[in-house]
Amino acid sequence: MKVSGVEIQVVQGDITRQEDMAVIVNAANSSLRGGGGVDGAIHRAAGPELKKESSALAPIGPGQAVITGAYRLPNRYVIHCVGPVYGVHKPEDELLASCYRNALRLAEKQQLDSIAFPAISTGVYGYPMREAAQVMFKTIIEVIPELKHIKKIRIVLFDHPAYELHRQALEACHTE
Ligand code: AR6
Repeated sequence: MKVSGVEIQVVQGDITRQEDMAVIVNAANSSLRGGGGVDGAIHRAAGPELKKESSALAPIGPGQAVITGAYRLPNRYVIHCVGPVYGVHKPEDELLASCYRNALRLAEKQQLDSIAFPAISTGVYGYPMREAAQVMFKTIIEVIPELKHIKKIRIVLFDHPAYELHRQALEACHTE
């Protein structure tokens, strides 16, 4: 789907294998020292240098984002976002929206042309995926008019049900 010249893609895959994206986004925790899920996969693929750089920028709170190098990953940068823990950090929809908004603005500031996101907060942090997808697409579509450099935004879902849910959520935004 294209919004004001920016392509939004929904794909099934692994966030660490997005070779054609300038930056990938990590669903981190406030310590920025790695963890499970997306965070574990990104740190394993990037190598130990990533933790050195990211942990020096910690702590960051829910909704915030920082940028580091990508080391052994095939991308130029990693943006680390901390999503809200569902039911704990409130208002969770605003905090989740801040993750997407802050990540897009950081990438734009670096003049990057492409960014790949996982579904932040929808794993260990327990955010219901359908609600999270609505917040994600609404925020992305709101921020797009600010963007001059970013031309491609890719959402990478790990499994088929998550992919289908996001594909439908994006279509619903389009027809609204
Ligand atoms: N590529 C794309 N998506 C993935 C991948 C992958 N390689 N691996 C998992 N997912 P989570 P959170 C999906 O738990 O909820 C960590 O321990 C997964 O199916 O990674 O923001 C951190 O250190 C889910 O839909 O992130 C934090 O402590 C989504 O990515 C905490 O978990 C996000 O799941 C952050 O929790």
